[in-house]
Amino acid sequence: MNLSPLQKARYEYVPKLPGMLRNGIAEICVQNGEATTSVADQDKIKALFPNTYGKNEITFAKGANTSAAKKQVVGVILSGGQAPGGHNVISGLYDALKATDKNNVLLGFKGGPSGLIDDDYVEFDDAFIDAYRNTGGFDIIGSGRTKLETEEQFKVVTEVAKKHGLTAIVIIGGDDSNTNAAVLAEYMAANNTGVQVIGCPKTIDGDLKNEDIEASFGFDTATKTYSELIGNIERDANSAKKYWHFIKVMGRSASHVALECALETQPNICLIGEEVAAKKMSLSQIASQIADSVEKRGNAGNNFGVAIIPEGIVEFVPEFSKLIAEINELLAGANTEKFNALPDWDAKYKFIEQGLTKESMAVFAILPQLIQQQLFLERDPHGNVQVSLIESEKLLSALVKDELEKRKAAGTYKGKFGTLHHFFGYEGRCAFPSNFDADYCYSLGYNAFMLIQYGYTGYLSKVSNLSKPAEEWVAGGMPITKMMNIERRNGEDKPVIRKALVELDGAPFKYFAAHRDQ
Ligand code: FBP
Repeated sequence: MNLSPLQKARYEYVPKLPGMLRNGIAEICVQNGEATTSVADQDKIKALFPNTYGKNEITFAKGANTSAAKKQVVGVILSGGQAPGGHNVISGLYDALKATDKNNVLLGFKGGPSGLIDDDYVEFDDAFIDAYRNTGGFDIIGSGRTKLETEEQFKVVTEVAKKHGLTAIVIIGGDDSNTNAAVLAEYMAANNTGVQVIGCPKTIDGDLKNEDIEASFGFDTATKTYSELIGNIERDANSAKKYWHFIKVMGRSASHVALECALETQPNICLIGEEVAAKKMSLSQIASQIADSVEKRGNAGNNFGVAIIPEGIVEFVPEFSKLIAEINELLAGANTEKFNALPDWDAKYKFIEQGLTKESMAVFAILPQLIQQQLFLERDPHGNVQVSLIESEKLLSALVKDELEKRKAAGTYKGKFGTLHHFFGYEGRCAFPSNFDADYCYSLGYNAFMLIQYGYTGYLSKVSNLSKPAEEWVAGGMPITKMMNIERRNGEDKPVIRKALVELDGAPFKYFAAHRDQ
């Protein structure tokens, strides 16, 4: 293979570990921290996770390794949306496993959680791993979103684990995937299978974050990639001076990506979903706010600009989230099939009219038909609306256009409003990881193996103190149940990891809010 100098440099990059993991496997000991409780619904979560709830947080330190020597056969899966650095989690895990004992084995199950059920796997060796070090993407074994939740699925996974003599499974994923990890860990413990389960915090969305998990991997690289593209568009807008660019950026349930990109690129407008929800803004209020900026710039002769729209914006608009919740209930259980079997959109529209409340139907009725139909696209296996498929950037620019036409008729607005639409999502998820993500991911994988070696299960690999140089990073583990609460999904109450939304009293948003007018 002919490598460009940049590719060669990335392959040769040696990721940095936290100082406490640098002295070799024999010099890593455990320090016990506090016992934990879940963030909410403690009694319910404790009852659902009797074997894995309430365990202690732990930190690794330099000191004699006291873990029991045992041959380890570890299975790993990549789960959910791609995020730069996943390959380094696997290479860190592989290096720690082989450094502990050359006879240890790492199996990669293909295509996400379904690989564990279908027993579709590869055994990693040095040459295999070396070809993927420091590269973006999840193509090393692929990814998927299958939800592990039925007794039948767990039995199959247990059989597959028994067949290979698996001692542990590592699930590299976001909030839903690590919910899978917690449920699987509990099942494995309750059934005395001897299989440990460890999670690693991944998602470009940045919403798998809490007082312990400072960042999910991939966010750093993805936001840098989108910001470079947004910066290019800003230059283009300022050169051509004829378009308003509506740019939707990924981030299904939280606006961290939009906020970070706004801080990096200073666009004319950036919506933050959490602010929209806090101010209980309606779609027409949002459109009117954007129209104010367009009008102000247009009347000064600047008929161009850039607006960043977070992918999940529609779910933050109270009237819209109520509508989506009602649609979710309407499609729960066998109703999805019934709905899909209806012959045409007219029949479907009647079904919707009968199922929605009057208020939600009023919101639904004003949407362009394209958006109405997008709201009924298939939910993902975790019951989430696939917001990446809803063209909210087009919805908002259409509403702004209507508003500007009214203002034009009233004589207050004299500008032109030409629009272009972009969606920056998939192009950021498989970029070469930044040095930060390369180091962080390698450390998460290496650390995951230390948790396995010390016998932990139902833990998330935790590397913190991330704003400091890697030497000062702190490695350890946190019980996944600590992050869980009960939420309504697919018309049922489920234990899930609580998503971290943008905090309106946090420093990033406060800085943005203080400077956005400029
Ligand atoms: P994860 O939560 O699994 O990390 O995925 C996040 C994400 O990239 C979202 O930003 C986006 O809405 C979604 O994946 C798209 O999913 P898909 O890859 O299934 O189209």
